[in-house]
Amino acid sequence: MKEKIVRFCVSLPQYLLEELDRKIIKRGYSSRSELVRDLIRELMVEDAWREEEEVIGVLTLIYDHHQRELAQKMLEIQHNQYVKVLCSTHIHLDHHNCLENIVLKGKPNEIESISINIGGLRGVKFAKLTKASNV
Ligand code: NI
Repeated sequence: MKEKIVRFCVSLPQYLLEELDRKIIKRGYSSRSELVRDLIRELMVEDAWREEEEVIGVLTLIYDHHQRELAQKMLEIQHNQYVKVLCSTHIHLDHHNCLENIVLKGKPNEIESISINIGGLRGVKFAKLTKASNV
């Protein structure tokens, strides 16, 4: 189904328009419309996360797999919350480091708390939760 596209006029100070055009180039957008669409979608995701709806999050981790008991602790947290863990991908980055993406589904506060629990474990060097929503 093709969505109906509408046009609208926007008034803004000159400097903001110049900033908008710089962002378009910097981020590789093909048009102002494309950037504005993305900004609106971002706001929708933020609202979904604030309004306690069911949301999707992707927790990206880099950790040292030589850290004692880390992998075990990470798995325990995930198994305790298994309903909310949809899948995970593990990549061996190098001799020491692993990268893992864990896709989580649930209430925003549940996903945030799982992410904080795993991300806060000793040996985790990088943890970032990407908030998503099918809005
Ligand atoms: Ni690994």
